[in-house]
Amino acid sequence: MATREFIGLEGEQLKMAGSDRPISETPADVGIGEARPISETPAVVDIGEAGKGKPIGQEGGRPKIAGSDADGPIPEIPMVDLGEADQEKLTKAIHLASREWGIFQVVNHGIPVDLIRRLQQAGREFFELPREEKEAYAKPPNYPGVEGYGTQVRSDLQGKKSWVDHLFHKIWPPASVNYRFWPKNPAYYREVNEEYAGYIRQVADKLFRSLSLGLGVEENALKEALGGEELQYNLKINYYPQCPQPDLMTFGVVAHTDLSSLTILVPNEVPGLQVLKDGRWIDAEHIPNALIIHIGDQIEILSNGKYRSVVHRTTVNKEKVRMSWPVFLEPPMDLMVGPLPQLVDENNPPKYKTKKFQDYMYCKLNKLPQ
Ligand SMILES: O=C(O)CCC(=O)C(=O)O
Ligand SMILES: [Fe+2]
Repeated sequence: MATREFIGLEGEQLKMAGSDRPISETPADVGIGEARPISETPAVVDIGEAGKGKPIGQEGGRPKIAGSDADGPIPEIPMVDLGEADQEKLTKAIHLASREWGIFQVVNHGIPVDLIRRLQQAGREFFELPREEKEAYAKPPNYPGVEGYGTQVRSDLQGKKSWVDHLFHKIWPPASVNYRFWPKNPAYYREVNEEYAGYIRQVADKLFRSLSLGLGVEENALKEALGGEELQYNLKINYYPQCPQPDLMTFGVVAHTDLSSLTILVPNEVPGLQVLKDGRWIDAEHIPNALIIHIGDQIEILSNGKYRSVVHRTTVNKEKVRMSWPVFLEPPMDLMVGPLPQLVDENNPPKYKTKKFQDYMYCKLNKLPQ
């Protein structure tokens, strides 16, 4: 049997229910520790239709949050040209997107289009294998961590159905990689994923540099605070099969923020990712060959709330298989993470506790206060 506990570590529900408050200021009943899906956070934010999640193509108008100022033109997730040679311009674009949205798409990222195509092909071939073959990679019952194959299709999460299979394994640093969880079929899976790890590290370095400069701190500050070369690169493949009867309670992954510092995601061409922005769910447009960058909880914490961890979810599709390849950039488990000391003084007190990443993760996954 494949494991069923996780939608995916990162796919575990949400923090702030669309509120702008940092974690530590969030009232007890919506705190990140509480981690209830959006539509189950009573009284705090009436999200109305927004929590129900209509399948793509079946939306009768945009969902709105009651009482929010959600009218007006539909904004688009910002796009950033990572090939921009002027560092100041790049810093500004990434800073604004991370502050206002917590998510952006990047083009000119330097990863060859053909490598992305082969990464996707290898993942698709694995998920198209018979279930027994995939279950050979299931997370062993007492294995620490989240690596392995798992399924949530037809399972029920607090009244909501999730409709996704996944595979988790680390791709970097080499000391953390356990090839037991890397598919042997197709045979080129390993080569492609190793090559991808090399490129994704360069993208991550560029992003951390601009994010640091945007905060007015030294360019290596964020990466160093996340463990430097010990930073963990956790690849997940999400496979959302066609859902024959999508209903209002069925999601690929329910609303949540990522535990990671940053998430760098490659989608296939089937839309489904939605992000919560000023009380509305906004569809991520498919931009061929772009990467989608999510700001995760650890960057929100390090930046003392200047950058925001984005609330997002995925819908399911009746006709097409959707897939995505997020890489979660996470600090080592025993690293202490808290607001950067450079950003804190008597006028700017810390808004978050400083704690070990593993303790943060434990509280979030077990819905305990942070
Ligand atoms: O499939 C996607 O686009 C997003 C998946 C996701 O949010 C997650 O796995 O944490
Ligand atoms: Fe996520």
